[in-house]
Parts: sequence; structure tokens; C-alpha cells
Amino acid sequence: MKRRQFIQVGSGVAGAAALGGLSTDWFKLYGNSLPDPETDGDRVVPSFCELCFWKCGILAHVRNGRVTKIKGNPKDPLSRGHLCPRGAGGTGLLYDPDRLKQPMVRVNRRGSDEFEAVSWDAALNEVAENFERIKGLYGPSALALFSHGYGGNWMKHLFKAYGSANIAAPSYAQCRGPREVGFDLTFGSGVGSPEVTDMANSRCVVLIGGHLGENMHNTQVQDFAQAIRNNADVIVVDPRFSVAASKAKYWLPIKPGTDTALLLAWMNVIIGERLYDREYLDRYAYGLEQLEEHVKAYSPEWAYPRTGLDPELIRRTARIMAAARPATLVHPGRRVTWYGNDTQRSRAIAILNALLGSWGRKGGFFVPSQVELPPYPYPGYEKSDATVPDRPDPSDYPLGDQVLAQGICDATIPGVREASAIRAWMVYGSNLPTTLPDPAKTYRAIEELDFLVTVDVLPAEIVGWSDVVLPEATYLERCDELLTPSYKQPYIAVRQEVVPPMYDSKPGWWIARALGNKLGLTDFFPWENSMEYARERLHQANYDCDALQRDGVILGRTQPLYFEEGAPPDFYTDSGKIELYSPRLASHGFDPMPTYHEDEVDDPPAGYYRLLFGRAPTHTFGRTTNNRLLSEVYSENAVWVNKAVAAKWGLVDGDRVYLQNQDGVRSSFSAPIKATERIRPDAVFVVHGYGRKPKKMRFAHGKGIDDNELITRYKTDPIMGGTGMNVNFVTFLRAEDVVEEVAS
Ligand SMILES: Nc1nc2c(c(=O)[nH]1)N[C@H]1C(S)=C(S)[C@@H](COP(=O)(O)OP(=O)(O)OC[C@H]3O[C@@H](n4cnc5c(=O)[nH]c(N)nc54)[C@H](O)[C@@H]3O)O[C@H]1N2
Ligand SMILES: Nc1nc2c(c(=O)[nH]1)N[C@H]1C(S)=C(S)[C@@H](COP(=O)(O)OP(=O)(O)OC[C@H]3O[C@@H](n4cnc5c(=O)[nH]c(N)nc54)[C@H](O)[C@@H]3O)O[C@H]1N2
Ligand code: SF4
Ligand SMILES: [Mo]
Repeated sequence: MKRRQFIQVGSGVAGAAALGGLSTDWFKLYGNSLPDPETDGDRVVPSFCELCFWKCGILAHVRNGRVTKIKGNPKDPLSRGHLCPRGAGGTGLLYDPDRLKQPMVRVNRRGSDEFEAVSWDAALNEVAENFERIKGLYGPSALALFSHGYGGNWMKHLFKAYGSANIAAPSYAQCRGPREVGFDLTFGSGVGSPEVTDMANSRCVVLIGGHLGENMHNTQVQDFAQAIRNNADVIVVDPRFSVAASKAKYWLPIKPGTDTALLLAWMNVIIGERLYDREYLDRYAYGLEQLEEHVKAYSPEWAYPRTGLDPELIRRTARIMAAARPATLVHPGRRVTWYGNDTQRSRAIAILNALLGSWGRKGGFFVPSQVELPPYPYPGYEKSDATVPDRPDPSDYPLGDQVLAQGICDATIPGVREASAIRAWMVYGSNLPTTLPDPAKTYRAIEELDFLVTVDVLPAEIVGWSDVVLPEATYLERCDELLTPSYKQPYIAVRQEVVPPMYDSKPGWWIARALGNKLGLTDFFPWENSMEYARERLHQANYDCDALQRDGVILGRTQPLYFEEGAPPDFYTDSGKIELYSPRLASHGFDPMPTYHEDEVDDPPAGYYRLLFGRAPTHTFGRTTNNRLLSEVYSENAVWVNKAVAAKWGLVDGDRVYLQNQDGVRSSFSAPIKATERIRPDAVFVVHGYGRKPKKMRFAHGKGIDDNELITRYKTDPIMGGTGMNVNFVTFLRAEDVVEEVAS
């Protein structure tokens, strides 16, 4: 992308932010869909994006061997021809001068970030020897894989073939795990990704923290913009006046951590005033009588002192939701690991949707479908030799249905899970020191490891601590597993090589196959390359691989989306119904219906503020903070502080501060203050992904504050093991005082 064009992108975004956010036509601001005569005659390769995990279809333009720009693929259901700013800025990753360029082996103590460049053969031999040694001594379950991003599928295949089921990602227990479990307990299926929200047709959208517009999942934001254009009633519950709140009819600046009280009060009004969908509940739901009894005590007046929200506002918003039903979407959110009671809060959101009859209904949640593609005919995976060691006792977090990333980390530290200790990690596309809470523990686990191999594209924190570093080709330089999302429009998408890998980087499929061959797993890698693999899978189901490569997508046949259109009302719960009352939770000793426990949230100590964090539209965590194109707009984060609080501290906009938490942990770097009325006085907010430590990330290094450093505490969800991370408090240290202290 040319600089001039990028400035267009940049100023568009900055303009949107300055206006208080998202213009309903904001996608037009990026110029993605503008005709550009300068690129006529380019080679155009369809593929899909990996700047975040939404997987939008792209058209990459290539001229003279260089990718000049990336646009949305109009045929692709997840981009619909438009990209978010990050997707349009993908060349900033491809041409990042700080990229990992060759395989490397550590030469000094772990964490010194000193390496020697070696050949692929030497690097993979080192990995294979260590894997074989550790497997021989302790069995394959002493090996763990952390994997985030679509390319990780090849490594997961490798691990399963090798006999280890220890495959974890912070996108479960640090992200949307509680939501999936809460919805599954209620409706018998999760919300999935892409979410099955039918927001474009909603007449009322309720966002509980979900900060769409800053949280920039492309089609979610397009659908949200559509709902706003349709004049839907938008209700945003957030301690911060988010971009979404600026588009809302009602902003409820809730006291952090008390959302379950609000949700119960809303149910109290909807049930008390008989505003729910009686017919729908009679047909599909179990436990309405118990729920009616249960929520009687939770009046808006009861909720008021807990949430800080006016009882009349609670009543009015409940009635608005009910008036628009079933086209009311109480959005399930995505990162819901907040306070450790998150499965129950997600349950409360699910139950509220059930009362409004919105699951399986137009404007609520649609019923998704998927193109069926048979798996590649591999031999069966070896059975893993042990149960996963991520929880001390199998009865801990009994409803967690994926491996807990923090549990694998714990199991690496001697004395914590002795019987099933982990000795080696492979880390693919996951920057654990900045994404697992209590980073001191993560570093301790890393130091205890016998062996750590990282597959990455940039010299991230985790890379600096590795024994072997394998540089992956970026998503624009590689083919990947076929994509068949479960969505409104079923389809197949292909990721293909737009330009050949730069430097000595290799695609994930190549790395997994080469390593698999060294580990004697040749039966699991019978294909020569991933396109041959894809062709074989497509051939078996009679799809045309050439057409897929030409168009980027093949659309499947759409199925009915709503119950009223004939979509099957299947609820995969024990009762086969929507469970307002959950016998399953009761059988494990948990509240069968969401309950507000007074002791669930602590107040900040005097002089401290709750640390909240979220997204900026142009960044994906720390994945993009080194991307020169994207960082033009927000090159560092700012600390949002309530104006009155800032005044009390004598701080004005732009004053630089360090944050220090309740345990005396101070941020490594400073950031400017943003004094604003857009946040409650009891909380501060920073965007996640800044304050990067590695000096080799020359652009991002030292810019802004890393929220994760300050997350020394977390509360674990007893139901499924998610780590509630909004439980830390911070205070301010003026940057000039800190410098003095360091100098003295
Ligand atoms: N403190 C704090 N912690 C959080 C969150 C938060 O907001 N604050 N958010 C949580 C959430 S919602 C999630 S989903 C998780 C995500 O947490 P992680 O799974 O750790 O994900 P990322 O931070 O995206 O990991 C990025 C790593 O992938 C590398 N990478 C980028 N592209 C590629 C590629 O194509 N191939 C390979 N091999 N590597 C690549 C990057 O260089 C970087 O090192 O974090 C959770 N943890
Ligand atoms: N641009 C961009 N978009 C992204 C990502 C990205 O990195 N960059 N990451 C993607 C990923 S993996 C995820 S999981 C999602 C996460 O996006 P979301 O699910 O939307 O966000 P969260 O991080 O859970 O929540 C952040 C919001 O919750 C508010 N909040 C904090 N505490 C409370 C509380 O107690 N109650 C209420 N009601 N609100 C509260 C914060 O003020 C903030 O506005 O974003 C996705 N989209
Ligand atoms: S939402 Fe943006 S970054 Fe994410 S896949 Fe789509 S275009 Fe790429
Ligand atoms: Mo996430």
C-alpha cells in the first residue's frame, strides 16, 4: 500500500475516533471500495485475512512482485467486499523490517534474547531430538501446544498424531470460554465464531460491555451499523462511554462487576410485567416457574445500590427490549473473562434472550449452517496416554470443555501438578507473557521448561524466551487449511500464497510436515504441499478447486435461518429444551439459575481505580503494534481517567504516568493521561497490546502501557476455569517522579 493511500486510511480512522466513533457509513472512509486506476493490470489473488481471527475474504493486488494493496473480496460473506483498517494494512506485517527472518537457536541463558541463525534442518533436528527425548522419558503428554490463529491447525494435527492432547489457547479461558459454556448450558449450543447474531435485522441491540466499533470484527460492525441505520434501539451497558455508547439511545454506566444484578433486575421487570414471549417459552423452555420465583426478589430498586443505575432507567430499558422482541439481541459479548463469575453472567444473558424469544429468531440469533467437507483420509490419531493436566482434579471446573491455558502453565511449575508435569511447549501465534494473567508465573513456568520452541512471525516477548525459533511465512505468503465456517451463508474459503515467502521463512504446513517426518509421522503427512491436500479434500466432496482458487470462495446452499422459516428448533441440552433452570449446574453443586452474590466484587482501595482494558479499531492486541502502517494512528495507548479524578491528582491531558497496581507492580513504561468524562470515576481504561518489551520490535518497543503486567491477580470461574481479569486496581505515578527515583 502506498503511503498516500494509507494516510487516507489513517485519517479516516482518526477522524472517526475524534467524532466519538463510528460513523454509520464509516466503512466508506477507508477507500477500500474506491476505484483506483493506478492498480489496473495488477495480479489479484483472493485469500483470507489473518490480521485478526475473523477471517475476512481479501483480494490482494500484486505488482512487480510486491503486494501493493489489499481489498475486501465482494464474494466473501465475512467481508462483503470491505475490510477493517487492520485488514487493509496487512502489508505492514508482510514488509515489517523487524520480521523473523531465519530459524534460530538460543546461545545464551533463556530470556536473554540472543540467538544464532541456523538452517531449517538443524533447527528442526533440535526440536525433534528434544521432543523424542521428552516423550521417551515422560510420555507424549509432557508436551504442550499453545496455538492461536488459523495456521495453528497444522501444529494441532502434528500434536494429535504425536499423541499429546495438551492443546490450549488463551482464546478460551482468557476470552470467550465462559460465554460458550453459559449459552451451551442454556440453549445446548454456543454462540461460536463468527457469532450467530442476526444484528442487521435487530430492532433492539443491547451491548453488555461489547464495544463494537473499537472491537472491530468486520461483519459484526457492518451489521451493527445496519441496525443503527434501521433506527434500532441501542442500549449500551459499560462503565466507559465507548464508541458503541456514543451510538446508543441509552448508556448505562454500570458499576463494574455488577452486570448480573442488572440482568436479574431486567428479568424481574420482564417477568413481573408479563412482557416475555409466553408462547415461545411454553413450547421450548424448561424451568419458567422456578425462574419466576427466583427473580422476584431482584427488583430494579434492589439493583440500584449495587449497579448505581436508576430503577426507572432499568424499567424503561427492559420495556424497550420487550417491545422489540423477538428482534431484540442481547449481545453475548466476546471476551467475557471479567470477574470469575462469568459463566453465570453469560447464562443470565442467555436466559434474558430466551425470555425475549430471540434464539432462532430474526433479529436475534440465526441458526447457522456449514458446508460439509469430509476430513482428509489420515490414519486415526494415536490415543493420548493421559488425561489433560490443566486442572488439579478432574472435578475442578467440571464444565470447562477445552484445555485451560493457565492450567498448562501451572502444570509446568514443579510442585503444582507433580503427577502430570509438562516439560516442553510449542507456542504457535500466541504471546503468552502478554496474554496469560500473572505474567510472573508465566515467566517462572518458562524458566522451568526443558524445552521451548516458538513458531512466530515477529520477535515477540515469547520468542525472546525460546530455545528454538521457527520463522513462519505470513498469511500473505502461505496456503492454509480450508475454511468452512458455521454461518448464515455456508461457504468454503481458501487461503493461498499471494507472494512467495520472504527471507528464510516457511509456511506452517511445511514446518509441521518437515517436523512430522523427522518424528516418524510420515503417514500423517502424505501430501506434498497444502494445496495438494486441499485439492484432495475438495475432490472428495466434488468441489472445483480451480474455481475456489479463482474466486476465493465457493458458496454453499443456504438453509432456513429462523424457526419460523423452518430451521429446526433443536436444543442439545439434557432436557432437549432451553434450560432456564439448569439441572446440570445443580448436579455439580452450582446455582441452577444465575444468582447475585454480594461478595463477588471488591471495591477499589482508597487512591486506586479498577483497571479495565479493551481494543482500539486499528490494532489486534500486540499483533499489530509494530505494524508501521497501523501504528500511525495510535502508536501508544493512553490512560483514560475520569476528569474529576484527574483533577484531584493534578493531572491534565497528555501528562505522562506509570500505573502501579495493588501488589506494588509498576508498568515498565509510561503513557499519557486522557482526562475524560467518558469513564466512571472508579475505573481507568487502557487498550491492550502496548508496552512491548522486546527491543527487536523497534517500532513498538517501549510505547505505552502493557495492561497484562498489572494483572497479577485473577479470579477463576469455578464452572469452567476462565480467568476473570478485571479484578486489579491501579494508582498513578507521575513519569517525572519515576525517572527521579530511577536516577537516585
Ligand atoms: N491482559 C490481557 N490479556 C488478554 C486479553 C486482554 O485484553 N488483556 N485478551 C484475551 C483475548 S480476548 C485473547 S483472544 C487472547 C489472545 O492471546 P494470544 O493467543 O496470545 O494471541 P495474540 O496476542 O494475538 O498472539 C500474538 C502472537 O502471534 C504472532 N503472530 C501473528 N501472526 C502470526 C502468524 O501468521 N503466524 C504465527 N506463527 N504467529 C503469528 C504475533 O507475532 C504474536 O507473537 O488474549 C487474552 N488475554
Ligand atoms: N480492533 C480490534 N477488534 C477486536 C480485537 C482486537 O484485538 N482489536 N480482538 C477481538 C477479540 S479476540 C475479542 S475477544 C473481542 C473483545 O471485545 P469485547 O467482547 O467487545 O470486549 P471486552 O474486552 O470483553 O470488553 C471491553 C469493554 O467492556 C467494558 N467493561 C469493562 N468492565 C465492565 C463491566 O464490569 N461491565 C460492563 N458492562 N462492561 C465492562 C470496557 O469498558 C470495554 O468497553 O474483540 C475482538 N475484536
Ligand atoms: S476484521 Fe479486519 S483484521 Fe479481522 S479478519 Fe477482517 S479485515 Fe482482517
Ligand atoms: Mo478474544
